[in-house]
Amino acid sequence: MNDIQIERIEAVIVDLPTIRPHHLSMAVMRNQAMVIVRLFCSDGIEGIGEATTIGGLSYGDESPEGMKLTLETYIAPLLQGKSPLSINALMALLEDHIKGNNFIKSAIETALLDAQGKRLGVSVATLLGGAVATTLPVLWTLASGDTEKDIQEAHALLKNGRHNAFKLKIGRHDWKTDVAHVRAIKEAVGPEVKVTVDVNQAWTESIAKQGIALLQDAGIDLIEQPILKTNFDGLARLTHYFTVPIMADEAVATVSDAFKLAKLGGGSVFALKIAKAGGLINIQKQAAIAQAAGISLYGGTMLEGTVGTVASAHVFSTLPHLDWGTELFGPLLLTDDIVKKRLTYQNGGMEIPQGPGLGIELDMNQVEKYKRR
Ligand code: MUC
Ligand code: MG
Repeated sequence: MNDIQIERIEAVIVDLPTIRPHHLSMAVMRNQAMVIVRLFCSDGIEGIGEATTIGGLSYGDESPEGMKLTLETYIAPLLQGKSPLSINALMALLEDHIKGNNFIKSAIETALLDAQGKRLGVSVATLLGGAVATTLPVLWTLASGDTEKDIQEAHALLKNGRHNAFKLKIGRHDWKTDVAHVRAIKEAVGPEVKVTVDVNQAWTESIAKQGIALLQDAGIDLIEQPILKTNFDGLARLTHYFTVPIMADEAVATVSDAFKLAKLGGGSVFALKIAKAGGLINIQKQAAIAQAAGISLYGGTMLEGTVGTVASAHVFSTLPHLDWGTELFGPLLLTDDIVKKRLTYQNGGMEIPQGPGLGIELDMNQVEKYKRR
């Protein structure tokens, strides 16, 4: 085993349309661009990973085109010829030579874990210490851009049982209009249905104080990233001020962000995302910090397709205290898929594939069909 080498690494950009426009404070998504990474080893094993962001460069600081370029120009030459067996050694090597670029690093680590799992005949969750769950709760995000459409969507999903909790995206409009939108949806779904609100940094701290007070009165269960991601002190002030839990999302990107926020009390919940953290192993480090600080956890998404979603699910399944469940609905927002067997979502949750590695297989005809040329 010791003489196995990484032979080559490839990246393709796959563009898939969304089922409807998805309105966030910083962008409206009509399709999703996913960087799919394939890592080929000399023992014939291939690992896959995904690097995905939201709305080009409007959400994160890596673009799909930039990630492909970074992989081909800087990452692949560093890893070619190396043994794929010590993922920790390879990720440390990347850290030494390439600063930042966490989204594409996460895709590489995913591909290494997938290959290693296939090699050893165990799942990625097993490599990470073992799963404590085989299914994960998954909420749905209502973000059609229209209050009535959102209410219809919520009712249909509650009726067919696919989801029993919702997240609302606001921050595109005047804050009072946004609060009225949230109130209308909360009233329509009723007090028993969990509703969270993601402001995606759109409010100043003073508007946040007024807006969150009204959202708290309306019975909203959780407020996500109300203010600028760099305003850690402000997030701490809001967390102390309100009873409704405040969740850090964009603010808690890296392991050191988690440490700083935990120290300040910035957020009573952390939204974990493999892309922000630079991989699955860093998610477990962030979770350890949260556990020590008494901060709750939520399994976040960068609206990845099935590959990134399953990678996230494997690491989230190893966390015993995922108090706020997950939002791993990314594949459901897309009109089609690039894997041979699509994921099963039912009864408010998703089933985690159980085969070796990620437990999924790319459908190369589909990759070819949607690949950017
Ligand atoms: C975000 O900021 O949480 C997650 C779900 C969704 O609709 O958007 C993302 C991004
Ligand atoms: Mg968010």
